[in-house]
Amino acid sequence: MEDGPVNLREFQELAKRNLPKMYYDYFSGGAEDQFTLRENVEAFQRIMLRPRILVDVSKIDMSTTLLGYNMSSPILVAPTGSQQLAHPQGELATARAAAACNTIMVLSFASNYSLEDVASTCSAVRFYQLYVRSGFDAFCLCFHCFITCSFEQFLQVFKRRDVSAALLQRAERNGYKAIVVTVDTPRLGRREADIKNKMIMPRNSNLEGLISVDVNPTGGSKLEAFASETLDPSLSWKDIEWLKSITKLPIMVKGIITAEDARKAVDAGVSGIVVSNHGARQLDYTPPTISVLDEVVKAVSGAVPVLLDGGVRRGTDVFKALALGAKAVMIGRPVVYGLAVKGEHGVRSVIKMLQNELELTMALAGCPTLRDITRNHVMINYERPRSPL
Ligand code: HOC
Repeated sequence: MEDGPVNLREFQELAKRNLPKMYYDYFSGGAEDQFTLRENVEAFQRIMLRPRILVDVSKIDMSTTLLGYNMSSPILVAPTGSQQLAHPQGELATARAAAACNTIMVLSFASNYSLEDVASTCSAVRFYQLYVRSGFDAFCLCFHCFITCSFEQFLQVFKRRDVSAALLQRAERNGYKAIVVTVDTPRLGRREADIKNKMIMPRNSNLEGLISVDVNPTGGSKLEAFASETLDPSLSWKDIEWLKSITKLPIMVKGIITAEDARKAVDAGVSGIVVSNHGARQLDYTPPTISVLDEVVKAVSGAVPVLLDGGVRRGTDVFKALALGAKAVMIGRPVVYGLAVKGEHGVRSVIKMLQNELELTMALAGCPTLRDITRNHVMINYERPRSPL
């Protein structure tokens, strides 16, 4: 893509041109005033770098591991739903690109292609994102669980959240290596563009036959209607215990932005934390994720890896997150924009572009390995001088 976009912002501009307005608004939009949406990106721009000179940077090693899985760099693919709206190959293309870039893809609960389809398309290490589902559809529950679970599990599942348990089992059977439970969505945030556009609810192959929800209410966002039928607002810390009891996969929680919750997550026995405000799509006026990373990392004191998503658009952003203690970052919207611009090739370009930028940043900052990046490589209280004019 020689004459193509040279940075992630240009990918976004091209994606905006390529996509129908309803879809672009859905992917790019945030909640209410979209204050946090802007801050997620801009907060990175208030952190300055403190490079070291005369360090041998003739070789840069960005490789790392997460939960024991190797990655070529600390950049993962975040779960983003409905990727077929960006490209017909949707999550299949993204999974292939993740494999080509030797990184981990977190498949969204709201994917258009099923977790089986994605598993069979590539060799990437995959995690599965889970929203815990409320209630049950008796017929689907009985049929599905009867053929896939032990009797004991069946009873437990019957009493609890049938669909979630069934999805966990499918994730295990299809080689997903971890579960990323999104915990910031007891209800869907208010996305005003989706309401105006009467956002559609695209096909969700994972839920076919498991959930029957009327997704065609009159007016408003159909996604919102679907979410209110699907999400469980009673989800609590006890349910993390329940999830741990029904799967052998490590469980990470995504959506923590305070030290208090980070400590609870560690006490609940999670295997990792993602500092996330859901790409600013849930509660507006939450702080930008990079501004709370420090407090979460300190609260966790190295007990589990801490990841970050939200607003990562540059290799320097990745560097800043690592300097403040993140093990890795996840990118969501940039991947979707890459998909909208050029399918699998576009996603590869986006990931490679960010990897190349990180590599250059490490070289210019005097950090040949990720271990060399420290808190002293950033200055967080920098104030931009006021213009004398
Ligand atoms: C169960 C429906 O995370 C978004 C996605 C999808 C949320 C839908 C949940 O749009 O932010």
